[in-house]
Amino acid sequence: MKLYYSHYSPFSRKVRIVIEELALHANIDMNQIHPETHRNLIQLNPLADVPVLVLDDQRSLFDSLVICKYLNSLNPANQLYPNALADQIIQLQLEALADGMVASVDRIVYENEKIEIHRDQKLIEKSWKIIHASLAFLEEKYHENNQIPSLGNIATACILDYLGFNFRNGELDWKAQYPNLAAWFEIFKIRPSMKHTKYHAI
Ligand SMILES: N[C@@H](CCC(=O)N[C@@H](CS)C(=O)NCC(=O)O)C(=O)O
Repeated sequence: MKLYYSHYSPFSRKVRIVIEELALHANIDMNQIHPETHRNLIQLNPLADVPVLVLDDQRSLFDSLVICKYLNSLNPANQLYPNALADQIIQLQLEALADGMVASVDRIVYENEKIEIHRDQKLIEKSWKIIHASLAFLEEKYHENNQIPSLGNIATACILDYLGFNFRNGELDWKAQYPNLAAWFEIFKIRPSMKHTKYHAI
């Protein structure tokens, strides 16, 4: 199998963490690419996004959730998504929330790159509200001993680190405002799979 990913993509990071947690490295050829400039990406994924997993029969799987579910299915003992539907829905909900937060972070970064008069301040404010409402939701759910590498936890860790990666200049002090979440993250982030997949710019 072949994975196309990028170092700054939280969706790619989820998949890379899953690959390490499931010890699947030997089966997957890892390809770091730049999605904006890669010539064939649109042939692999009509949405022209990473991550994409190309299977040995040349089928392409895209969308990180689909890829993670597929990888999890390679070994029935894997519990990244629990078998019981009620438990699985909790994980899928956390994953959907974390993935949804990426759009708000990206919107703020994109607007702030514009010169001030062209910035959409309403959109920036709305995006900050979404980020804080999401963090408050997670603050209720997280405590330090919830350290299983489930997909909900992996996705949450990816978005929390993405906040730190994008808001490095004091725009957001989420660790002070959401202490349960911060205490949980301090432990989760030392997993080797987190350390080996750190974000970096192109
Ligand atoms: N829902 C998709 C979202 C993937 C996505 O938005 N990927 C971004 C990178 S974070 C991308 O490749 N964007 C295209 C580009 O940068 O040109 C998933 O979960 O895989």
